[in-house]
Amino acid sequence: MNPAHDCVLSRLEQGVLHLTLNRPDKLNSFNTEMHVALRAEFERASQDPEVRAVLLTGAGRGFCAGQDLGDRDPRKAEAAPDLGQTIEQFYNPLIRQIRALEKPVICAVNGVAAGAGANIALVCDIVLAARSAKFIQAFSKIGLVPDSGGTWSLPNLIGEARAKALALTAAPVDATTAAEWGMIWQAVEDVELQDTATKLARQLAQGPTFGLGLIKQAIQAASENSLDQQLDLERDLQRRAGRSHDYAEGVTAFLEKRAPEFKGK
Ligand code: T3D
Repeated sequence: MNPAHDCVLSRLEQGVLHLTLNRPDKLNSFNTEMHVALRAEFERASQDPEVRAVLLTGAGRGFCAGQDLGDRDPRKAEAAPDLGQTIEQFYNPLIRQIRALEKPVICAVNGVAAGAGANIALVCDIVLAARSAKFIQAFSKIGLVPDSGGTWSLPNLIGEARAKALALTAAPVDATTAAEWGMIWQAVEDVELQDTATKLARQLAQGPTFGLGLIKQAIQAASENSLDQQLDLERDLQRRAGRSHDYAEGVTAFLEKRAPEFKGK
């Protein structure tokens, strides 16, 4: 645990940086302090070679209810806020950090994920959700537009028809449906969520994480690339993968009929 940032609990265990959003009485909604703390943790994840995967979850009964609306009380403000500024300062950099991190980010959605909370989850690399969790594009209920990449992630993941309906109506999607639609990887029983997610994160953290980072990069590029561009990218990334310690170790271990010892290099 990092005592400097109680609103984001952090611990590094077996190569996995466990990050827990920790404002449970507000369903882990974002205030400035939590933004700053989470950004610092993702920065650490990118710099620290000991961190080989990240596991993001929430404390208490919710995952994250998006922006803390208590900080946006119009009755206490003299003028309308510039929400574009907070998006630019906080939400957009976080989404870019998660996507750019050359290590897998697993999200364990332990309860309701609403507004930016839903879209932060959806931008992670592998999303598991507790059977009781719900995803809500809550923005339209308060006159806002989905942010944190939601208008990009949703149509990419589930198609325009479902994306539009969810964004326009703010209808909740339960974890089982989210998995059936391909919005997330897996719905698991509530009591099994943290163990399942930790096991997966450890498995990835012990894997050839240099190569896993390249896989992430390739898949993310696909939605904007033509097949020709993607073939060229695969060639370039494979060249880099082929020069890695982990590739040599993987092939040697196969030939020697033993388990590989990957180092993430
Ligand atoms: O502003 C900017 O910078 C722009 C960026 C915006 C990004 C966004 O995320 S905008 C969307 C903001 N989020 C929402 O609109 C969601 C608001 N919350 C809800 O709709 C509901 O709380 C949920 C559907 C998420 C859960 O409902 P339920 O019935 O399970 O719980 P609840 O009773 O509503 O909430 C429990 C407590 O958490 C409650 O506090 P209390 O009454 O026990 O003291 C509630 O006020 C608090 N809470 C929940 N969400 C937020 C929140 N407090 C502050 N901000 C929240 N977003």
